[in-house]
Amino acid sequence: PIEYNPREIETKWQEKWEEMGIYRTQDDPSRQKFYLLSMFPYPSGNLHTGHWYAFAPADAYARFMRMQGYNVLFPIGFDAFGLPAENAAIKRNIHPKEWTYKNIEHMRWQFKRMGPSFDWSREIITCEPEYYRWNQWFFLQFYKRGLAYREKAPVDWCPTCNTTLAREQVVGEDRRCERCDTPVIKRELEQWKLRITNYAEELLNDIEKLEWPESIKVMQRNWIGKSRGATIRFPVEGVDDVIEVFTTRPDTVYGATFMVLAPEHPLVEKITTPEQREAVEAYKYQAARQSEIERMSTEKEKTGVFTGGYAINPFTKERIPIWIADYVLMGYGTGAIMAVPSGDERDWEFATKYNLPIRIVVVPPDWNGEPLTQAYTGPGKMVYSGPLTGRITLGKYWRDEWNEALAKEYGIELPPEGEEAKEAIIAHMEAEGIGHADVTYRLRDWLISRQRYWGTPIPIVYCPTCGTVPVPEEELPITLPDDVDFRPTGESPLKFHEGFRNTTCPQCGGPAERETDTMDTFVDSSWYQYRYLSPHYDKGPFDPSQKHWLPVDQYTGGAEHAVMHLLYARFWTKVMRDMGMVDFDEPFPRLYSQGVILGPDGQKMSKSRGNVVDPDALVDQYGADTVRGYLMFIGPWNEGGPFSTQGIEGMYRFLNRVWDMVLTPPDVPSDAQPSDADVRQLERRLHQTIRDVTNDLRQFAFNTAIAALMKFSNDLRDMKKTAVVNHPLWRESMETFIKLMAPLMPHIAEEMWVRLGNEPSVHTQPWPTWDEARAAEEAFELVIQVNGKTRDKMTLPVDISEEEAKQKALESPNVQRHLAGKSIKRVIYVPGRLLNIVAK
Ligand code: ANZ
Ligand code: ZN
Repeated sequence: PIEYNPREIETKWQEKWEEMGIYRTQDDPSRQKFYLLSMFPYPSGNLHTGHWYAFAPADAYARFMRMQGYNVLFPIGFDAFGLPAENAAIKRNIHPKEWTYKNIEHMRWQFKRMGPSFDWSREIITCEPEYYRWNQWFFLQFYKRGLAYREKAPVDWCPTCNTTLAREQVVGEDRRCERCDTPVIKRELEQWKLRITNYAEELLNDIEKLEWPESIKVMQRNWIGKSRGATIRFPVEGVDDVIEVFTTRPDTVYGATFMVLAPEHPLVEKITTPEQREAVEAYKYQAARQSEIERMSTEKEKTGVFTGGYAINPFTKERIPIWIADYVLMGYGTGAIMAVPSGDERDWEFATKYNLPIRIVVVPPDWNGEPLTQAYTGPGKMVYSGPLTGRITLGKYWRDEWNEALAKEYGIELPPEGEEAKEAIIAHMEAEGIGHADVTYRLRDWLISRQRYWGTPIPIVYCPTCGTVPVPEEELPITLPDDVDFRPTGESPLKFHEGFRNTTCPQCGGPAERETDTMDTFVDSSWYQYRYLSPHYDKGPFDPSQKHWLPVDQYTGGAEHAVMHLLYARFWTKVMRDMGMVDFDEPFPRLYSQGVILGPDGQKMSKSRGNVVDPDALVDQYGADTVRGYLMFIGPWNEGGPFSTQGIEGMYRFLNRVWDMVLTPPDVPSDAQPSDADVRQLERRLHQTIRDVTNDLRQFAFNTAIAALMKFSNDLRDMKKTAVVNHPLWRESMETFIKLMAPLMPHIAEEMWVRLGNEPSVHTQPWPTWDEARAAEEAFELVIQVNGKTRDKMTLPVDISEEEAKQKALESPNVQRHLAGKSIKRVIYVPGRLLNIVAK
């Protein structure tokens, strides 16, 4: 027998497919387009098992869609800017560009060994000037539209090295500089931001339209973090300023017994009394060292310092002390709060610790008059609240969140419109000019400045006369100079490159300086899907004549990009829509998120654990088809799972068995007559398998598709011992089996296809279709008559109902022809045999 030799056939077919150009996507208006996109990789230097797990099933899907007649666009590229390249430059003295391109070359080779059907002619590499030129162009459009602006923002700063630090350079729980171990502080630097918050509401509302995993939608919603409430103004004693607070609970304002400002709040300076200054300064310094995450942690003991200043509660007219505390963040709401210990746990903890007054304003419906022992956040009745006293508050809920279950749980009726305590107090505040209804978002504007070299230069020039001047579009791209010094300064090496930094002002021609920060690499991936339409187009980010490919029909990728990448890309598309470049709202209406492949020990693969599985070695040993098949067989694609050595052996044996089944001649006399029952059984299994594999692949259920093929191959191997091999259906079954496995294991399928005497390629064959009746467990032949004359015969499942049988009969063209111009009077149905249509 001929041996299955994956190494030989895989390289052979990879080369032939490339020669034949069968995966090159061309415009073809006769076929429906399908844009399938998998998140492009970072050129780290090595395609690991996780990459295979992302791309092999996606490739199978691309092949499946192609065979179903779609014109598929399935491109690939590299997300090539980023910090690792710069670290390699510093550590190993290799230029980031060289490092990146070497890695790309190696990964391209690794990719090709996997046999994917990418259209390589559309490859994009984001560190190419022809690509990042359009990052710069977009930046200028954003700037023109007021969506890019420069503002002071905190960065991590090492006071010893005197530089900014990237997030990765801050190490340890106590946040020290990676190089000199000095505690890191926050420092304010001028940085560029993109106004994503302008789109917060739309980004939130449009989540509903997305066919995405529910968990990712939830993460996006939480990241945007919309809160409803009110902004209230508190006058400050002794100065003209007022403190604005954002609160989700305006109904509790009578319980506001003190105020808390973020330590960075601009009014702290002004309010602090001389006696408190030293304590306030010391507190501010330590607060500046912490990350937002630490500051928000509910575990952490609350700390704070009294400023010495007082505000006036505009409702109770009481003097209330103003404190600073790090649990209030400058970047959220207004950076100041009215503290209501009885309604908020953090305020409760703070008040108890510092002996500040606690006033109960909302009591639970079943309150027995006892003092509270903790903050109460639920619905209830207002007490000690002036005109609000006696009213019902829904607590943290709003009218439209209220439902029967909640009403029952709390025993509270929804008050008439406008009379609920939050509604009533907001109306009152608005009338008095004390405050107004407001919403706030957790989402911040997108800080894109990076003090790094290996990224897109920001196309801005600073002129002593003209100020901030955008580089004219005709001068793009501003290219990265190669000859930079990679001293580990934490600043962008561009800052020390005189030739780059010094330039002339585009407006007045005088000497000026370029911006030396580069863009966050998330900019590159925010619009790359458009570039694949026309990767070398030089009149815009993409050729408008290629718009018919948009939007992406199916996006696939890892859940690690659930928030930032996807949110930024959604934002970018909305801006492009407002610029008139595209006419849809969402770049990726459908997203599938694959799971994670773990080591054989069930743990995350990592070098330090020593449980990394190297796909290259597996390909050497078993071939790419086995590795692809195995990864898809592990379990549902969105679940991932542990790698198993036994499993891969099993897949290899399966492919060998299939090879043998298809290519070794049967050992049955060629004149033996197959029985009707055997032929029917083969037909049934064939149609069942086509149906099952098709339905599975439609839903990315690669594992069950492979299971169906395994089951069918077992049946076929049994049937191969019978005379059914002499029936034409046998060959049809072999060829269909090959077609069904072609998307999953493309090389072996092609080789068997050709060895059966067919022309390459199996990958351009139409996808097999099935007939439900033939797939049915038992079928019968229905004779269809019109006015007593037989007009058609059909194979139908035995359990078909009269109504369904009639339906089927009426679908027959010949029956239709004989019914033309007549109207049906009666239908006589003999189950399992005959359907006679009487018509006049
Ligand atoms: C008074 C109050 C009374 C509050 C009460 C809550 C309960 P979310 O849902 O997260 O939006 N807050 C406002 N700005 C803040 C900041 N910069 N840092 C820390 N906390 C801040 O929560 C909004 C609530 O968090 C606001 O409502 C405010 O406390 C606090 F019974 O105001 B509340
Ligand atoms: Zn100028």
